[in-house]
Amino acid sequence: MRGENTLKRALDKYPARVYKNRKSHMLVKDSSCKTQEIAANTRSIPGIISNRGCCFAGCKGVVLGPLKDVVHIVHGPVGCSYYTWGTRRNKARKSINEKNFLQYCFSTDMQESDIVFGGEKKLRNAIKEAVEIFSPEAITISATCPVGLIGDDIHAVAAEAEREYGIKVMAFSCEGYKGVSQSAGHHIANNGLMKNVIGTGKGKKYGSYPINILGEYNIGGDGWEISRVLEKIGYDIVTIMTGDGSYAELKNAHLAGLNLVQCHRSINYIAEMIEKKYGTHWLKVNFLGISSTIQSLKNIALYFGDESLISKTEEVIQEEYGMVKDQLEYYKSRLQGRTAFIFVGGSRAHHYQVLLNDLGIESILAGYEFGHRDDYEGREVIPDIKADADTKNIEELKVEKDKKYFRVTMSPEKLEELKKTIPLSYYGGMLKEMAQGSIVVDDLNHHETEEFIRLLKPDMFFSGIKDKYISQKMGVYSKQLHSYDYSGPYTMFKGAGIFAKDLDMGMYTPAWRFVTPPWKTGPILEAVLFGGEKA
Ligand code: CFM
Ligand code: HCA
Repeated sequence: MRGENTLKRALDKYPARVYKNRKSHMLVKDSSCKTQEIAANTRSIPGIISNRGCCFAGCKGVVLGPLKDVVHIVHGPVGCSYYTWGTRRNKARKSINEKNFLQYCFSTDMQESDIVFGGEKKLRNAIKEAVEIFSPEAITISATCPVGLIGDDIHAVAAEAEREYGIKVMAFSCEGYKGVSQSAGHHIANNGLMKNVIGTGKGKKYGSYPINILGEYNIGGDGWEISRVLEKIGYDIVTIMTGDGSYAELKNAHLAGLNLVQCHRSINYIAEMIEKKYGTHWLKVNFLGISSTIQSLKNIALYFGDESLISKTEEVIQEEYGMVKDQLEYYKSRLQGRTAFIFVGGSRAHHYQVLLNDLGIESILAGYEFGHRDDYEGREVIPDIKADADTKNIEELKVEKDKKYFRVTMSPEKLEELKKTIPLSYYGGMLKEMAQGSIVVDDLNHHETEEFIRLLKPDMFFSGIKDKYISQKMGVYSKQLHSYDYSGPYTMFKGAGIFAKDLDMGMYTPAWRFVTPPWKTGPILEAVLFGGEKA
């Protein structure tokens, strides 16, 4: 059933032009996947119900939001502020002397009169109020759509406030219309942090193996579990960018000996810039899934190359895996042979396939909301990516070697040698690891979700809040991989056990006996659910 024919059937209700466009965003994995090209990182077709978030959501909600000791002011209507506040379940806890403002939602609450007469005054007052009540060391200002439309100069207000209060005040022109969450929003946020925060700290005393974890957002406590295991091995975590992260720690990111990159989609360009500016190499890791976790831990130890670190790593792997091995085998015996659709923002649609595979579940359809071609096909295609990619609103930062902090940590020969064994400065993309015949869909939309579910009838669907209930109402178990439906952590060994238990509960819940999928019913229910179209 899977193959080109499935794609055609899923798309056959589209007008010709839409068909052509959407078809270019899909492919069926075949044996020559190296030559398969997928259209990605382009704007969605207006009118199609896409699952993507906006630039503001990516900047404020995803990247800046988790920085706990920063007051994040949203300059805009209260709705934008509310919907980027805590919805991703990025958790944070403060240690002694640290501040944590994540439980607050700061908004200028723009009204019609501000749109007519300008909102800068309101923004100035909001900053003043925040400084007086909370005395933060840093403030971010994120622009929502009306700010750009009416031309409020948030950068001038930020500069003025910085002088007046003697703290860091950073403005981000991340108006929602500037693009999608990832490609525009993350990039604007990350560029701002690169320009204003990273490298400004004086550091503290770190142990022998100081590392940063880049592209980890502590959803459901994922970052905490990663940190626990890495610290047990002996690593010192300088900063996590940005889950449970802080302004205070991020300032010192330039002092780490290695950057681990978990979500490469959101951060690969920052890892590259840090390498260029400070000489810190970056290593692709994946702490989702047992096999990938073990490989990642071994690779980090190999990078530092210290025998005692390598043997300690083996010891911790045995210990941590030992704690969940039986549990995982039990759940695998109950989940084995099932099929899944997995459609999430960026790297997760790839990373979670490893974990599903560990449990005997095959991902028969996968895709990204905001992935770029390299996330599908590997970093080797970056030079071939056409200029039509959606990058026009993003500042291209140029960095140079930092005179004070640039360090050479190994010879170029040794680095090249290491690159042959561990993924330094490299990720291979999702496609290579998928089974023959799997379907890959970029920017999957609501219509296609329904059609593919009807055609392929997966046992489970992994996605987000906007599409979760399409699948559930069709009688297919769904799980949010953005917020984890209030569960987690899912990283490392312990997290894999929690994920397996959650899937087992989801699959075996008696509720499914009360739902009849539309393909098992007659035309009446079809008509109610799908406006008369028969599958
Ligand atoms: Fe990276 Fe993310 Fe993701 Fe992402 Fe996201 Fe997210 Fe995601 Mo939602 S940074 S690409 S833009 S792992 S917010 S923490 S869950 S879509 S797959
Ligand atoms: C975003 C944020 C989001 C949305 C989640 C969802 C997140 O895309 O801007 O659709 O369920 O993880 O919060 O990806």
